[in-house]
Amino acid sequence: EVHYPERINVAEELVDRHVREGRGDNVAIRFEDRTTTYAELQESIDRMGNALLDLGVEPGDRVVIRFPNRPEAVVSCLAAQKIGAVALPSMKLLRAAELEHIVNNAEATTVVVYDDLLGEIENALPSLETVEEVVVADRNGVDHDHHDYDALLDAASSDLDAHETERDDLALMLYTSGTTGEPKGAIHTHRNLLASADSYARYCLEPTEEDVFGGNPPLPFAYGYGDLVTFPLRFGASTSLVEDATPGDLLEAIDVHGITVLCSIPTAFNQILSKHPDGPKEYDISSLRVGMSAGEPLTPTTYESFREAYDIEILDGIGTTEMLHIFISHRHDEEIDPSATGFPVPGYECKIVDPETGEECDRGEAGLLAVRGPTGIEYWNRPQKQTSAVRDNWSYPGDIFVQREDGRFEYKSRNDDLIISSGYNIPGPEVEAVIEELDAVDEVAVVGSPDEQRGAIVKAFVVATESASPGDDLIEEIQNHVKETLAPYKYPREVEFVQELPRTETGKIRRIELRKRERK
Ligand code: 3SK
Repeated sequence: EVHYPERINVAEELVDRHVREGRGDNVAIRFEDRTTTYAELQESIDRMGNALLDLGVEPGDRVVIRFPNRPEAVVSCLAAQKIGAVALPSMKLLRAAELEHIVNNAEATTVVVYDDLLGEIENALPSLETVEEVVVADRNGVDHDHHDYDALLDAASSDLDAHETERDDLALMLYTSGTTGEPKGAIHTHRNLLASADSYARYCLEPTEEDVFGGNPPLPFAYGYGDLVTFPLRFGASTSLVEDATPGDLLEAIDVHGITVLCSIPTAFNQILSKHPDGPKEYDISSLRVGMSAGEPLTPTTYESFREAYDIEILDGIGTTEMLHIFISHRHDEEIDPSATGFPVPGYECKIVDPETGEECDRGEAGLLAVRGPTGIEYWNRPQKQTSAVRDNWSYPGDIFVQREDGRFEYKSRNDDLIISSGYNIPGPEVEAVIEELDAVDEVAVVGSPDEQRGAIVKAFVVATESASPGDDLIEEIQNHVKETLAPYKYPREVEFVQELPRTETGKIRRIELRKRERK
């Protein structure tokens, strides 16, 4: 376990320390055809920090930051943290009503926004009870009468000492509704941010200054914030930012920015594979050394196909916004068993608990996952949710896992995704992974559909590939394949073909929406 001094400031650690120790000329950010060194990043952060102070932002204040993956997002978050305020990055697609809930719940005082994303803030503004200042980065010539980001930076001093924050002061707040429910604020301290890099990134990826982290998770997603801000900057490496990256953009960025650690989610890895099944011909991707995946379980099929076509291992891992980053994962230096999620990340302990009795389960038995380590679940102003999510210092992210005899942890489902049919516990994602093995299947989601006799039956929503013929023959093929691969009671009694699956902004399948459809 790493011990951090009482007084520590994450922005100072991620940027100023490198400048002080002679790494000021290292490239910190690669964006389009521009590079920003650590020394330049420090100057922008200091100007932005002073600008926020001039606007009246005080230590502890929440600052909403609303950008696609662009350098200004990194500058704004670190500037807020450097002056002791709390960065609250907000997902791009949020509408006025959602922003109203988040901003009012967090009692944020300031909003920093990309001009293209100003519209929903303007719509919400009359109902934002605590917001005093709005700063707009003019990049697309959108008309507004708020503060101008560039003018504020130009006018501000480039000399700023970090606020003397304590390690347990808040630094980052991220709202999550997961795949269900109303958004809750997950809060993280200066220490949490550093610990996520010093546990997962340090041990599972072993980064060096030469690394370039890149990918498409949005920065307001805890996974993206770690991958593209905290991890590269912790190790004096660089981050490759691409605004709204398509899979094609990602391949281009690997070539142009020399990405070595590719961070993404299974859907995007699958999209890359379906566009370029034998590897890209037009891009040089030889810089890549490792991939990482989270958000949804990575199926063995995707893992194997990517390894074959792209010659890299993708390390699957599971994390949550509440835990800040990944706590169970494969490591780049171990033999990967793609049918499991891996081992607890160094610094974390995991156990499996019977949901009814609270007793620890034996190896091989499925139960609720409990996690303990340098980060943990903490909600902003949600005492009830807090009590159910953390018990005896163990955090319960809400997933069903099995710990195998070999010590590896194997994901079964979200607690909500467990289908109970005729008394059998059937993890939906396990059935999905098997259906996805079929060539005719592009994507699949499995949920329980209410059934009078069985309580629920397994139902599969299937997106067929373009060349497949969705119909009775394919249904039979799917059902037989599941019966032959898994315990036969897990086969989908119903299969429905759909054009696409409902997803959250971070790419997770919204099974709740499919379950609701079935209840009607
Ligand atoms: O969804 C995940 O697996 C995840 C991983 C890292 C950080 C945050 C999240 C939600």
